[in-house]
Amino acid sequence: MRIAALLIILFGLTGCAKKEGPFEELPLVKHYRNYRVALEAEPWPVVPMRRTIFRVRISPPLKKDRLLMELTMPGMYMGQNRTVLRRVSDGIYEGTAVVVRCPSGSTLWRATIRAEGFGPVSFDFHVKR
Ligand SMILES: [Cu+2]
Repeated sequence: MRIAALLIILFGLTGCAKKEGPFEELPLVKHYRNYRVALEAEPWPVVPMRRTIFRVRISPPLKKDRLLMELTMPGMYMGQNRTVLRRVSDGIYEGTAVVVRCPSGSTLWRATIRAEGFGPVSFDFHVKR
C-alpha cells in the first residue's frame, strides 16, 4: 500500500518534470514521391533559443535554388517560424533557425519542408529543454 502511494507520487513528479527526449537519430528520413528527403541539424539535439543549422538533402537532386522550412509544434501555435534553406550544392540545402522554448514544457517540434510543386514533407523531433 505504502509502496503504491510512493510510486504514484514518483510518477506524478516525473510527469511534471517531463524528462528529455527520446532524441531521434540523424538523419531524419522521409520518402516523398520518388525522392528521399533527409533532414539534419547542428547542434543535435536542437537546443531552444540557440541558432541551429538545418540541412536538407534531397535525392535525386531537386531543380530548385531554395526550400522553405516551417517550424511548428504539433497541436500548438508557437508563432510563425519560417526559414529559407538555400541550395549549397546539388540536392543540399542549408539555413539557420531558432526554436523557442515552449512554456508548456513540451519538446516535440515539426520541421515542414516545401518548395513550389514539392512537399510538404514533415519531420518530427525532440529538442532539449
Ligand atoms: Cu509549444
